[in-house]
Amino acid sequence: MAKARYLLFPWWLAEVGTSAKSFADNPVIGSPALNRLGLHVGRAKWAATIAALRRRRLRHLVSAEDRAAFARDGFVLKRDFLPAEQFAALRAQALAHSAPAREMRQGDTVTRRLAIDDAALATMPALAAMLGGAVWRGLTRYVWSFDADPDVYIQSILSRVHDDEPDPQTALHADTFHSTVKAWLFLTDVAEDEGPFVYVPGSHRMTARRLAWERRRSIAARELDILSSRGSLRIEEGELSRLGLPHPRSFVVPANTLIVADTSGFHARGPSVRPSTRIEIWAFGRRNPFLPWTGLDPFGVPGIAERRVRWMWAVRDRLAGAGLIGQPWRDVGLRTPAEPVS
Ligand SMILES: O=C(O)CCC(=O)C(=O)O
Ligand SMILES: [Fe+2]
Repeated sequence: MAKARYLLFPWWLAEVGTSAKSFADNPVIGSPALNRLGLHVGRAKWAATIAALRRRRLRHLVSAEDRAAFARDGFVLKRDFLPAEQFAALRAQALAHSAPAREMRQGDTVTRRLAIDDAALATMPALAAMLGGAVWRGLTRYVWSFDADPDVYIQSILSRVHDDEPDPQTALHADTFHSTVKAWLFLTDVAEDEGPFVYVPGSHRMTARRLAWERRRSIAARELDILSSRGSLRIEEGELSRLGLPHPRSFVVPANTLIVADTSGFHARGPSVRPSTRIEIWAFGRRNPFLPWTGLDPFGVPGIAERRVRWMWAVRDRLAGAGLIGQPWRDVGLRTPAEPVS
């Protein structure tokens, strides 16, 4: 067994040059000795430097105002994103859409995702138009720092559907040590006490204080809670001021609000005090943060791009079937976004 582990050493080492983030699963990335020497903070610093260079090359994709908002806050928010008629059409098409769905349960909350492929887009022309629009394309690319299309889903957050522990996403955390994009176009109004998205403005910057915090966490990472030890570091609200950061901001917003955020900044989902359903067009992009180029996305070529989410689901199912990985995303067959969990 010990020998088998050593055979994996080249793999672990190679992962240092990728987006791999789990301190618990990779003994190089998780090594307290190496992290004391600066391995983790070095990765975070390098990733931030290269992301800034990539982003500079994508600056023409967004307005000066949006660039300033992103630099200051780590997110860009647009109320009344689509013209009212176009939004009404998009919402009606998306809410009526029935498609193969996956559900993941975390504590008392279920996240449902319907993949968007070409066939789905053909039945939802208003969604296709939105995804092809310059603002959506520009913002997701710029915030991500890659000239590539993120994965897009119709996502539903079904809060408090189980009698269980609170949703672990309600703890403030950074998803990764490097820039990564998530986008929400809310199809439903989001109330204060029904699980709004929460973000700490300015927390996307790898300041000296943030890096010092990352360093301390990386040294202790294996002893932290499970999600932190897997590389999504949790932070207590009381620690924010020591990092020079303000209070988190809750996005209590009407439907038709777009938020595009760099989720290497601290964020969470606010608690929901009652069963509620938040529905959104949701996008997610993650690539190797050390790539010097912005394009050349091997999964972005026509023929692969539209199918990649379904393929990824299938590959994960296979790997999980072989006992190699966990697969929290359950195949639940056909679902519409708003129907209850069954
Ligand atoms: O859905 C939300 O409000 C945020 C959840 C979260 O932490 C994430 O998507 O990374
Ligand atoms: Fe997150």
